Amino acid sequence: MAVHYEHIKTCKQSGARLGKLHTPHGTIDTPVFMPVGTQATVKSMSPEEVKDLGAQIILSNTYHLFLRPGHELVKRAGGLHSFMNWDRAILTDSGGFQVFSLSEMRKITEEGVHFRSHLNGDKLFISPEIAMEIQNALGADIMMAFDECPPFPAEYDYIKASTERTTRWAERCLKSHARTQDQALFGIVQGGMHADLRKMSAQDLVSMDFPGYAIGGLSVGEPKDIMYRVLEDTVPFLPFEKPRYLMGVGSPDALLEGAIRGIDMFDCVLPTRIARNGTVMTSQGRLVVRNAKFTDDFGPLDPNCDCYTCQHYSRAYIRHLMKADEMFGVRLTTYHNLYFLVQLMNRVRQAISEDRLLDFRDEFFEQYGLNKE
Ligand code: PRF
Ligand code: ZN
Repeated sequence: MAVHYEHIKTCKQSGARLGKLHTPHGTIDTPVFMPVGTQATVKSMSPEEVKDLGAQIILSNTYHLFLRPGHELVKRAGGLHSFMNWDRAILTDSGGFQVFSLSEMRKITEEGVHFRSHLNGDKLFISPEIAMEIQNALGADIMMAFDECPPFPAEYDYIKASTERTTRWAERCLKSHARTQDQALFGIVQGGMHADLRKMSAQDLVSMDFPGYAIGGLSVGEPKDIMYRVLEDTVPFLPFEKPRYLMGVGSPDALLEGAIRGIDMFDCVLPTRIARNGTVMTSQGRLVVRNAKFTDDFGPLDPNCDCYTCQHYSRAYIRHLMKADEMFGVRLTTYHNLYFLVQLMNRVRQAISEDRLLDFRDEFFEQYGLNKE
């Protein structure tokens, strides 16, 4: 078994899960937040820095690496771990989401998706089989089935047909996955915001016996309370003994609410993306460090943070770097934001072990501010 989940305990107060995910590149404590390294790099960070801030697993993207530099090249480099010099675990997304959000002129057929590259307009095609071939060449510890993430809102009938096709594609993915000894393939539950379609999707995928399950199709513009309801409609149909991954979700409130609803893994570009325009997450909520009010603020980004950035640099200095478009500013805010979420998950795991995750959530939001991301 390439990857397996070891359940440690369930939080008596919230039902959240504490576990370990064993992979060929190390063991991951769950619930976990996975930083995103779309192009085989966590933007502006060296792998040493990503390790140093405590990340145990990162996510990379099939779609981007297929377009550039090409999976054959990554394979010749010895696989993604060796190509990018990251020796901890990696998960690759299948392209099923990026092809819909980034490419132009896409056409979905039963066979797969025809699209034009967002880089140079080349006509390209990804099918479930091709998504497996690419991900087998990349060699991540966890790979994802090729799915369609339907838009929100969409017609019920469209979502139903799309979800059924995603299930047929998942079957084709399982059949063509060639490295089952060292790569685990996770299925992706779809079904839009509909409880009956979520149940159908989960049950169909569970009968195929994937080593882990993701919940896709969320964080597509729906209100947060709907996302939480869909989690409650989906998680009960997933097997207890396998890992559960909520795709593309990483705001502090969603990490907490997701963990409370039984999610083990999360990823999101949020911390790295907002860092690049000078927004940081702090124990007091989000802060835009470019703001004029920080001109003479010689304190750290977050007085309660002990990351490298907060130990050595002031808001005033980082504001100056961001205003001057100096790359080091982005590196400092990125490091801090990733550390903040990794640290948050450390505290979530601690709270689960003490059966007090609901109390922790309330304490956290007392400080962070409700409805703030
Ligand atoms: N499918 C895949 N990747 C994803 C998603 C999905 O539904 C989401 C949901 N927003 C993020 N990333 N394959
Ligand atoms: Zn910090």
